[in-house]
Amino acid sequence: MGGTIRNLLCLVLVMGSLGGVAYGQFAKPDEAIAYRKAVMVLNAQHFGRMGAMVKGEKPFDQKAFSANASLVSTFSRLPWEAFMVPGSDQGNTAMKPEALKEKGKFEQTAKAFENAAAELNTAAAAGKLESVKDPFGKTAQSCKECHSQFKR
Ligand code: ASC
Repeated sequence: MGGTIRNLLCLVLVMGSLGGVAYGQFAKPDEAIAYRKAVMVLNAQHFGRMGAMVKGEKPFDQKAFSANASLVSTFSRLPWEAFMVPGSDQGNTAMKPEALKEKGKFEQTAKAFENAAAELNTAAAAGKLESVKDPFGKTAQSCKECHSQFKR
């Protein structure tokens, strides 16, 4: 009996700590802001490298393009909870309060980015410049969609 209670307590503790990881809890709004800014810096950098190839400013290099597409797809799937932390719409951030108020809408635009980035990654792994143009455009559109609604 004592063992059962100990096991239950143990389970509760383990679930609790996993929850902390799974839900990406941030101790302070500033930490969430710093985290999502870091992700956006990386996104802009690696998305921009693909953009230069799509626009013809740089020669198309399938391997490099694919590496960038893979990174952006990974970044798109990092926990979005950093955008949902109460109070993180204030201070040194470009995020509009609407992101917190319209959670469903925010999640919808975030998901559209995830899906587009995954599609771009698939196309890039096998593709030529022509085959990445459409999914690249779709991903860029998903960036814009979210920024126009939720970025100051
Ligand atoms: C970028 C970047 C964005 C998006 C957006 C795409 O490289 O910094 O915010 O692409 O311009 O439409």
